[in-house]
Amino acid sequence: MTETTFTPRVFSGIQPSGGLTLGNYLGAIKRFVDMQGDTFETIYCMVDLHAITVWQNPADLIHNTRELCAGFIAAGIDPEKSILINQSQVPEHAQLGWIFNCVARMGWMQRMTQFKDKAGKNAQNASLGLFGYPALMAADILVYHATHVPVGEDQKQHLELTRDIAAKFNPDYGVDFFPMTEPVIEGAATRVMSLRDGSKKMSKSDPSDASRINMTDDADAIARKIRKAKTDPDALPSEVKGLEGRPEARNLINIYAALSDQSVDQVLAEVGGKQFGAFKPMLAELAVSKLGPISSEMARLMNDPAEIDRILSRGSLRAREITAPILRKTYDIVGMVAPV
Ligand code: AQP
Repeated sequence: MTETTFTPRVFSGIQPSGGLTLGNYLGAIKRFVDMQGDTFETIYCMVDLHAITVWQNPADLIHNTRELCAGFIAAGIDPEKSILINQSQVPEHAQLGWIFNCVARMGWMQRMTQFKDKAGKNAQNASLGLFGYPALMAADILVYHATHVPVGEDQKQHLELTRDIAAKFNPDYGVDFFPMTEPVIEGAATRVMSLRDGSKKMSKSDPSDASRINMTDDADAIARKIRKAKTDPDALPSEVKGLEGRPEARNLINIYAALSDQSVDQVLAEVGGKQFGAFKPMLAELAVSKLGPISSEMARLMNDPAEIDRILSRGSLRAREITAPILRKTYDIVGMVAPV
């Protein structure tokens, strides 16, 4: 069989399950912006169907979806250059998701660490959707034949599952239809950690607000959270090796490097030898200077929610030009009778 060539296409998404965090910004959105350009077609999604795998208050879900869209645009995603959508407006995601529920194996799903983390000790009471989430995520990606997916480190296992699903579907049906998607996990902040616990991921659903920097935090809140961030008593090292066994120090350095578009080596060459008392104000100033303009632009965009809704509707029409034929072709491959 000759190998199919796929259009270079980027897809990624974020759940509107709360406000955006610095982790979402550095691990995902900032890199979505970097990939927008001439090399790839870019599609970015507010994955509202994923969000309801855990309880969401309906009014909050609508607000968070619009705010997420505002965050994308404020950070530099241009709705003319990229396709911006909320997942539920493009029904082919869920339709292909069902096909993939029938391709993915129980054993594969049971290995997903994010389900174990999120369901915790109460797995029997978790929703079926939370368990099946990675198959829908595979459909989100493959319904565009996306070739590249920029994500944070925590999504690596789900991207591997996406490849496993394509690698089973194609030979099962004797086709070369779905691409082997490449995860793009790059940069200094692929896993931003909690400010209160360097062993835990910074997360929008962490009960402690002090654990994260929200994209909507004002300058005072950012400075206060960084000042109170957990650290150790030692000075900062001049070389990366000196960060070993110091997760909180590593986290703050990674954040500084990602925000200033430098490597960790470059940052340590600049700040090595400083105490945290001197470094934290530098980090706070940098964070405020980078995040402040984004959060004020988000607030401005949120004054006109109708325009955000129009952007999402236009995005979904453009998206469906790609997804509808791919879904139809999938149905044909699987053996579903088409309308005449
Ligand atoms: N701490 C992080 N560091 C780097 N990247 C991160 N991402 C999330 N947190 C970090 C990346 O952001 C994208 C969207 O993630 P998501 O919101 O869909 O789901 P999540 O990974 O479960 O994020 P949260 O904040 O932890 O959400 P909740 O609390 O609702 O579960 C992904 O690319 C992710 O890697």
